[in-house]
Amino acid sequence: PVRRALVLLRHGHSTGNGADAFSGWLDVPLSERGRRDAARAGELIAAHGVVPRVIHTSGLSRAIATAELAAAGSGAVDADVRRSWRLNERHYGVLQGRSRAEVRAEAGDELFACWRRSYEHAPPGGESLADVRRRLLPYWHSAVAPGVARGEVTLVVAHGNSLRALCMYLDGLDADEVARLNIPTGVPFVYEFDEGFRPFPRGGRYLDPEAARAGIAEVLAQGGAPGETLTFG
Ligand code: DG2
Repeated sequence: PVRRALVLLRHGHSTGNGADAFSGWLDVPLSERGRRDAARAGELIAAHGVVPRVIHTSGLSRAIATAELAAAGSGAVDADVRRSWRLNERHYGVLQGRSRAEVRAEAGDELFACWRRSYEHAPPGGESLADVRRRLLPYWHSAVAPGVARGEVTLVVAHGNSLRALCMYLDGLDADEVARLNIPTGVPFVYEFDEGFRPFPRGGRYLDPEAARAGIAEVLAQGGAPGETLTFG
């Protein structure tokens, strides 16, 4: 039978992540740590036998650089690489470039959480997660899914929120569930697809579960806010 494997990877730690500031469409580079994360992601991908034939990235440098480093680290030297703005991070509107802690202090915990994690609401001038899902899914259906269905091992390198929108679709999450979904930087996770093109396991399988847990805790702590995360049983 054809093995249909999809590897998802949030870019490595960026300078925006390091500053605990909202990045969105700002083209922030990887930090040194992020470059190391990306190379290690490639090694994990090779060790788990999911070296990609096709790689999709967003149009932002942090994802493009992560894809290059991960491809080199995995030995995927002749993979086809495609870029699309449809995989970009959520546009964070007026919050872009601003410190999460400052925004949280000004706006209060509830609005801060709503701007970051609600499905329907967008920060002024920005996109909601629903908007991201609407502009991402056409790319999934036309450019990514057909290759996965043919058995081309595929790597998608994207962002915290664009991957949340994709996982919401793959895992059939509702708005409350996706509000609690957090994706760590730089740790690959893998979905496989059965004969009916149904993805499994729910939530994907992190290739380094310990690093994923630490990375999720880091995302939750951003802005100094308390938070909870979705776990897949
Ligand atoms: C983060 C997500 O996305 O921020 O835009 O700052 O680093 O994956 O491009 P990245 C950003 P949160 O939604 O977690 O606050």
